[in-house]
Amino acid sequence: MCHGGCGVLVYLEDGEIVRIEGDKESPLNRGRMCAKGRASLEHLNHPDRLRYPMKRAGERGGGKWERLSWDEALDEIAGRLQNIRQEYSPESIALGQGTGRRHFNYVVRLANALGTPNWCEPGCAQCFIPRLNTSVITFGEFFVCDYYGEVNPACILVWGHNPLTSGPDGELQFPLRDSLKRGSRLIVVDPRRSETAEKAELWLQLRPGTDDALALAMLNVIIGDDLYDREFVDNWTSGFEELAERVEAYTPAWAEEITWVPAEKIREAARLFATSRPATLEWGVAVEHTPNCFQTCRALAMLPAITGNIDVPGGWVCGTRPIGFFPFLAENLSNEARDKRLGGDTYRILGGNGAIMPAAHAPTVFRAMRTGEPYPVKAFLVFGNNTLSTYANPREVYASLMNLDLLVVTDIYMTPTAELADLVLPAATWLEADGLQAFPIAADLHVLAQQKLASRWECRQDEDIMIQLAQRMGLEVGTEPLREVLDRQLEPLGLTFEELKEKGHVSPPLRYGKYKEMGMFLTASGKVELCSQMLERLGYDPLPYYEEPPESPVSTPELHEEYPLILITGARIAHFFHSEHRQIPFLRRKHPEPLVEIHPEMAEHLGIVEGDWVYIETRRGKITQRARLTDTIDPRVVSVEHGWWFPEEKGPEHGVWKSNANLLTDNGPPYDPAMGTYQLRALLCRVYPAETGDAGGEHLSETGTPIESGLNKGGYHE
Ligand SMILES: Nc1nc2c(c(=O)[nH]1)N[C@H]1C(S)=C(S)[C@@H](COP(=O)(O)OP(=O)(O)OC[C@H]3O[C@@H](n4cnc5c(=O)[nH]c(N)nc54)[C@H](O)[C@@H]3O)O[C@H]1N2
Ligand SMILES: Nc1nc2c(c(=O)[nH]1)N[C@H]1C(S)=C(S)[C@@H](COP(=O)(O)OP(=O)(O)OC[C@H]3O[C@@H](n4cnc5c(=O)[nH]c(N)nc54)[C@H](O)[C@@H]3O)O[C@H]1N2
Ligand SMILES: [Mo]
Repeated sequence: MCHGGCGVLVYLEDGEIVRIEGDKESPLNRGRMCAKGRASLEHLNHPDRLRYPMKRAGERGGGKWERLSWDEALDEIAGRLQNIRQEYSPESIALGQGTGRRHFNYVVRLANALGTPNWCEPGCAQCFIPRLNTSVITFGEFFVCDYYGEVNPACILVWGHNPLTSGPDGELQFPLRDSLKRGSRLIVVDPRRSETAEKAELWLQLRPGTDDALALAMLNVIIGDDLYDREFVDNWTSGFEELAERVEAYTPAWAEEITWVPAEKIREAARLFATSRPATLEWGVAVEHTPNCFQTCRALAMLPAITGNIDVPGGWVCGTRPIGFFPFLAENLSNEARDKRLGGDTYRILGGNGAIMPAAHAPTVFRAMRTGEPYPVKAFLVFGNNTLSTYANPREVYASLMNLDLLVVTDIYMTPTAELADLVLPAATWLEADGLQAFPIAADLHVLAQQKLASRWECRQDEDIMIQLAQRMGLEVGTEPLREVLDRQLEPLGLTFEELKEKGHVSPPLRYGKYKEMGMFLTASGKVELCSQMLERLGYDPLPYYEEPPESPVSTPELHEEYPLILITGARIAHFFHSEHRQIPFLRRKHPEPLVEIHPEMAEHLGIVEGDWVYIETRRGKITQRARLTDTIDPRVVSVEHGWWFPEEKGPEHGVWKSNANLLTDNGPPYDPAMGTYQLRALLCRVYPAETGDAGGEHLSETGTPIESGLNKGGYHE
């Protein structure tokens, strides 16, 4: 359902699903499931699901719909897309989607088949792709923690990540739990004492957005105190001298001022990491939510590199490419079309010639919808994204969507975004879809078959919808049936999809030290590029550096006087996946309302008590959430939840303007120069009690009783 990879057993009686449980033989979850997975039957059978294709019957967002057959819907979309292609150009069609769900690659494929370089998602520049690109640029491969072999990591450095709540992301909630039980020592870098930080031997509570300073200071200690792996560095890396020179000034004392982490603790963490063998880095999305995210990821990637933890048992490992490459059809895109990718010429690691997974720059796409600059974007085909919820600055996003000639939203439910569409298509849930999954994402150590076992109403899986659309439009490519794509990808394993279904999953043996077999890393120099030739060629700094967040007590002291608290948005909630699941009773009961975490001392100072509805305000907007007082957060920092809307409230808005964290964020510059990333964390805000009867009180019928469920607790099932 999410990008999780939990193996499950689904029990059928007379062809109907009656029970779902964790598969004890699955190498990833070993029989366990999270609450979201356990709610799957409620999800599958939910009365509010979209059931048929629909077309709007009145004005955009007017809430009036007319039912269509699939043939009518696909013909209409195909016809209108053809017209837009002819009247404008293929690039004026954009595709949108969300985070790595099953059909992720198919959206990119359809874009290529249509001849448009413009697809985007609210992750990409803010999620995973900076880590992926960093890893590939530095090592030629993507590396993940090895929780799967004989050797357990001796030390795990978890950075900006709370996998004990947010896993399975990279499928690691349960494997990490198991490694900790087997005795891995744990260092956590997080401004909140998260569920993961709770278990740490060393918790570095840094100021949000200063991860680059902390990482550089740890490199300073490891190099300065001669704690690096000389053999590995001498033989397998390039640019070590330059890196050593770069980090010389980044001392722990320097970093203490910036990060709020005591210098001695920085030294201790660096020493523990460097002297544990094997040690591994588990990095999360928090490091990708600032405009210096790319260089932050680069600095972090050097920690396991110079300590010699690359491709060793229990360290940082890469896969062996057990399945064939996905047929993205990138070759179908002309050079001319590629050069027109919105934002690609500026953010070259996101969408230009340095990109591993080229995507358009979302704020530039929305601007083109609104203004026609640099050229008009007239159609947006969305497969699984609640656009008004997860992109920054949703008011501007709203204006962009309202300006389109054609908005098609494929989703499971009628979201506030789907309400704005010209056509809405009903998507299948994970129980109603075939697919191939390989985990951890981009390392592919385990290959699993997802199997279609149910079918509700007229819902169809996204891949089929996209293929049928390509067929209707008479496109030259992207038209072969799903089964053919799956079978071809499985050829290197010597299996067909049917055969993989029989097995459920296969885990090709993990091999280590593959670079030694090859005599090289897959980079231009054949070495781990601490100083990157590719970045230099693209005009970026080849070495990591520190940059103060653009909005902070240091860079904007006057603003800080008006907005004295530092804001984090979007630490993951165990019971929901982004804006999903608010309509599922089993999950919603456990977490009925949006919560903002505030330290009790700060709350007292602000006249706020537990359970109060409060305003959280930045210079961009104001929302309400309920106060959750906790000493797990620094008094100078608050943390709001993202993804909130209220399916039970009246459409078309369904309360999307009340508690939506992104009303507080901005999609404007400064952006990360390489990735085009905007700021979702380390913003400045103020918090004060909401007026009685204002938005908060209307969220739900519940009275003002404090919420007991508590953030990030109890969302999994052993
Ligand atoms: N403020 C703030 N914003 C954030 C973040 C944050 O931390 N803070 N995190 C960012 C990150 S890292 C990410 S990855 C993005 C995530 O953003 P998205 O992944 O786009 O999440 P949603 O916007 O919730 O959209 C998911 C939609 O897809 C629908 N859906 C689920 N499964 C399927 C399916 O199989 N097919 C179809 N067609 N629809 C489906 C759901 O009902 C839902 O409406 O959000 C980003 N936005
Ligand atoms: N249940 C559930 N699981 C999910 C998701 C979901 O919505 N719900 N979303 C999935 C997706 S798309 C993603 S990307 C992953 C993300 O999963 P994670 O990478 O774990 O991301 P978060 O939980 O958002 O944030 C992790 C931690 O970063 C901390 N943090 C905040 N700001 C900073 C900072 O400036 N520096 C540092 N070092 N830490 C900071 C937060 O306090 C939080 O504890 O989760 C995936 N898994
Ligand atoms: Mo994400």
